[in-house]
Amino acid sequence: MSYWDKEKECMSRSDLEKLQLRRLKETVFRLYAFVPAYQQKMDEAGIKPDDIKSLDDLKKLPFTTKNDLRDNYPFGLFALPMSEVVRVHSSSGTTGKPTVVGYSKKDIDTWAELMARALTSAGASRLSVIQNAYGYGLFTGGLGVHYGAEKLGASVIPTSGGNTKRQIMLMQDFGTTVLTCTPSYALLMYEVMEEMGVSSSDLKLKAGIFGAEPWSENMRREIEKKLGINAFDIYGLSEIIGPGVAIECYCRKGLHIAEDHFIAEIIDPETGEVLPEGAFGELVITTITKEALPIIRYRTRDLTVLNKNVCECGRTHVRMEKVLGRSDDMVIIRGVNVFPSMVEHVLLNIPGVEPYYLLVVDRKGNLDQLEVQVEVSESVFSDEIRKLEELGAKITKELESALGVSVKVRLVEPKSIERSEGKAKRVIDRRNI
Ligand code: DLL
Repeated sequence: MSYWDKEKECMSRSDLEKLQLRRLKETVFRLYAFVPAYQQKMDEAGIKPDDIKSLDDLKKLPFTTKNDLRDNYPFGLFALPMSEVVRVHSSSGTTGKPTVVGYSKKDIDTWAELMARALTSAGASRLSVIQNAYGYGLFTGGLGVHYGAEKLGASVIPTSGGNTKRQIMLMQDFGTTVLTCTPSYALLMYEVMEEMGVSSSDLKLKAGIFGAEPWSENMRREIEKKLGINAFDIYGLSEIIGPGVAIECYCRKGLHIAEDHFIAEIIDPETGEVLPEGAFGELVITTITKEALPIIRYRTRDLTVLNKNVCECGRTHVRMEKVLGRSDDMVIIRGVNVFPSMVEHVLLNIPGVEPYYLLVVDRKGNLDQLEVQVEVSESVFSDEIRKLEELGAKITKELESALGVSVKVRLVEPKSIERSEGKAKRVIDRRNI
């Protein structure tokens, strides 16, 4: 069984659209019939399932937001009775009640297949030894990757996150060839490897499949250099299914969204208007094969660009650019939008800077202030004050010219910024406190 599924992944656009329309209609009918909250939303929007006659009609349907899931907490948006739900997960939200998502037996199979496809797209095979250091539990990362890797027939090492020294020992002893975790955890692994005196040449690692948080191209280069691997970006979110919604292929020119299961749109996050292909905006996703929790036009809050050109790899599925960031993580400093990934990209071009940073936003009087805390390398830190000052001035200049806003740079000691075994926290906003 091959998970390089050319029939589905290289389908012509017209066949793909026919398939999407058929599946969309089924999904909308089921939601209207079985989920009172959706019926109400559609009635309010003045639209009936029969009104969906073309893919273009999708835009008539109302959006779904995280609030809809919260308002119907925990299982109110499920389209199947709990007797048909075999698994629940929840999103990694830190405040309030989590958003809860459910899966039927078939949903779990679909997800495993999508993940097997995603791992294949990043070059993994049944010969791979996959160390899965995404957290197992309510978070979708661990079990999502796990089921896909097993379906692929690879050997899975389910380490989950944490216990980094043991991760490295196992990586050496078990001959791990593929590492799956967040990009920030991959960096921490390297740091611990250094402490343990383990170099990338002591490992068999060939590839990393990293996601669950935004990471810049320069971060990719940094990780690839440090671990001596190829790093692939994987995207997903629990509300839609989990990891495996989109993945890079070997061309690494965007992440293919599995369009036989999802329909992607880009909207203007302010007005909700659908934007043309190539425009930068908020990604909106509709599931068209999910059974337990079908979702129409979910506002992901993730900002990106779509490209429908056929990829060099042969896949026809639309590609999304690396996510620049979540609109929730965007800080607006005196009217200028700043994303942590933009700061990261600039910092990692500067020698002497370590890939650890934090944006601290505060308000002095009526003025917003952005402080960027930047970790410097051991050698730089022990240098003369004058050199540190020069480095600080250089970082300030480059950040200010890239972001278009004034920035206060604070150089901090090596290893003083908190490390992450999962999703890194990049922003502290003190303005609301
Ligand atoms: O993070 C699912 C996942 C697990 C994806 C493992 C990839 C790997 P949630 O916890 O629901 O699900 O968080 C979803 O994380 O809306 C994005 O803001 C962010 N995110 C996920 N993947 C990427 C990525 C999982 N590759 C939220 N680049 C999403 C940027 C990402 N952001």
